[in-house]
Amino acid sequence: MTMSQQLERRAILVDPIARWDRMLEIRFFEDRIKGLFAEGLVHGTTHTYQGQEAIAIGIAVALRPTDNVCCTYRSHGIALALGMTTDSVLGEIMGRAIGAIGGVGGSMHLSDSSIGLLPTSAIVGGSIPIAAGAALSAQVLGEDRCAVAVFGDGASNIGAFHEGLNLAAVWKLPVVFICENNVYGEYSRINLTTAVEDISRRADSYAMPAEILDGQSIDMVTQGIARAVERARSGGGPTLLECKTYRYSGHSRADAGLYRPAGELDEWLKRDPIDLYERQLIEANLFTEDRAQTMRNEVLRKIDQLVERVTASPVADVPAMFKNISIGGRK
Ligand SMILES: Cc1ncc(C[n+]2csc(CCOP(=O)(O)OP(=O)(O)O)c2C)c(N)n1
Ligand SMILES: [Mg+2]
Repeated sequence: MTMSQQLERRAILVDPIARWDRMLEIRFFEDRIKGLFAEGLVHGTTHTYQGQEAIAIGIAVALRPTDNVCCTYRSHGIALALGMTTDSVLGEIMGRAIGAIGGVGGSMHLSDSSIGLLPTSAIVGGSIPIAAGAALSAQVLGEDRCAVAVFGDGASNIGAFHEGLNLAAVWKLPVVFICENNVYGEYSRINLTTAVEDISRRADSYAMPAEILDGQSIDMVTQGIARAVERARSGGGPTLLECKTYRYSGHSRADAGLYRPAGELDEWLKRDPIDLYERQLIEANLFTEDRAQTMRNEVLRKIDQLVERVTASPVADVPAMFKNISIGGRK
């Protein structure tokens, strides 16, 4: 895939049907990861994104490809929304040479500068100072670009969150802090680890505007991010956005999430972002149930072909690990 094809994948998200289709792609892609992990085809660990898809689409729609996004180890969905191809993302997750960074990073280190995705990492809260730094570079260089940090509710208890928000507020950096409050940090429910129910309240400490967004609604998320991006671009400084959402999967790999109260997942499934958007589009006469079913089959077929293709492709070799690494000043 060339850079222009990735940008095209991003650009088509102006169409509401394409937004729905991309959410479905993310959902079915993530559903397959669990099985691939069980088959030993995914090395290290992996964290899936089912339930949070609307946030990824909102970020992709509200930002330009020249803006910077820095996210977490739970970022397959955001990478796909931003325009990375399924081959590039699955290739990376499965350690193949066709992966986004040649298969040496894996699930937690997706990155692609052509669509603005800065290197992701497993350091909880790490996206926050990195995005603030990207915003600082835009400010210093006078470039019309903003940065977004994506992180979880648990990350808001980390020092980097407080340091990053404080400095971004003092320096009025063009950055948007997007907290995906999915109710859990690893195996702990938020009420057991976090003193406030609404993470957005923490913005008060840094005299920063904040909003709570319905993370299950593409429109609410997109509009909220667009408002914050507009503020960032016009010199108004940073915003903290809290997207209320829920992760359907456990924390990682084979975690079945058995620590969750009975019925909690079912309640959230009633407001599934893909179902909600489908109903909204049907009510607006933009979509039909028949077309939705045809598209579901088509996405499943494409994911099957993708898995076959990537499984048959060459694995990253040992020299690839040393590419782009400078040792003692020598490449
Ligand atoms: C600095 C740091 N501390 C602890 C961990 C271990 N850890 C990995 S994920 C996680 C929970 C993070 O939860 P949250 O920020 O809500 O993100 P989510 O996984 O829900 O998307 C923790 C504590 C880590 N990776 N990095
Ligand atoms: Mg969380």
